[in-house]
Amino acid sequence: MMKTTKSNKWRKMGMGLCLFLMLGAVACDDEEEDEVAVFDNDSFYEDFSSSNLFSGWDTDSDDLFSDDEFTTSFFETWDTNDNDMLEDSELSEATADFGLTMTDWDTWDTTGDSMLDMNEFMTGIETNDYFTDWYEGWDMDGDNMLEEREYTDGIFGLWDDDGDDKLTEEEYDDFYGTYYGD
Ligand SMILES: [Ca+2]
Ligand SMILES: [Ca+2]
Ligand SMILES: [Ca+2]
Ligand SMILES: [Ca+2]
Repeated sequence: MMKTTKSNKWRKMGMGLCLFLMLGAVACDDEEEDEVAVFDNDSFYEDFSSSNLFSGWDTDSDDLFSDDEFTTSFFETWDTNDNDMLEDSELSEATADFGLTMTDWDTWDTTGDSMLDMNEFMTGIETNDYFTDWYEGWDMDGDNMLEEREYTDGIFGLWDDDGDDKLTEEEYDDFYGTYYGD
C-alpha cells in the first residue's frame, strides 16, 4: 500500500516534469514514467529482515544492537570480499555509498599493511563521532539500543542522497546486492 502511494506520487512528479519539458518542445513518454520502480525503507526492512544478517551480528541474541554489535555490522558489511580485512577499495566504496566525508582511514592502520583489521577498525571508530552520531540519531525510541527497524531505516537514510525517501530499482539493487547479497 505504501509503495503504491509513493509510486503515484512519483508518477505525478514525472508528469509535472513532462509538462515542464513540453514547454521546451520535448516529447514526453508517460508510459515509461509509469514503470519507474521505487524502493523505500519498507522494502529494505522486508528484504533485510528476511535474511539472517541481524541475528548473526546480534551476538548476545537480545534482538537489539549494542554499539559494539553495531560497529561490527559495518566492518562485516563493508568487507565485501569476506577476507576479514578492509582494503582501500572497500573503504573508498563504503565512504561513497554510506555518505561518509572521512577519508583519513590510513591513520587507523597501525600495522602499516594498508588494510584495517577488526581491532584497528574498532579502535579507529573511537577517535571520531560518525558511528556515535548514527547510533544515537537512529535510536528513535531513545532506549540507547537499536532494534532491527531502527537500523534499516538509518541505513536507508544514508543511501538516500537526495532525501526523497526513495531509491530507484537500479540504485537499490546495487546497494543491496553489494552489501547484503550472498
Ligand atoms: Ca544484541
Ligand atoms: Ca576485505
Ligand atoms: Ca592494518
Ligand atoms: Ca532503540
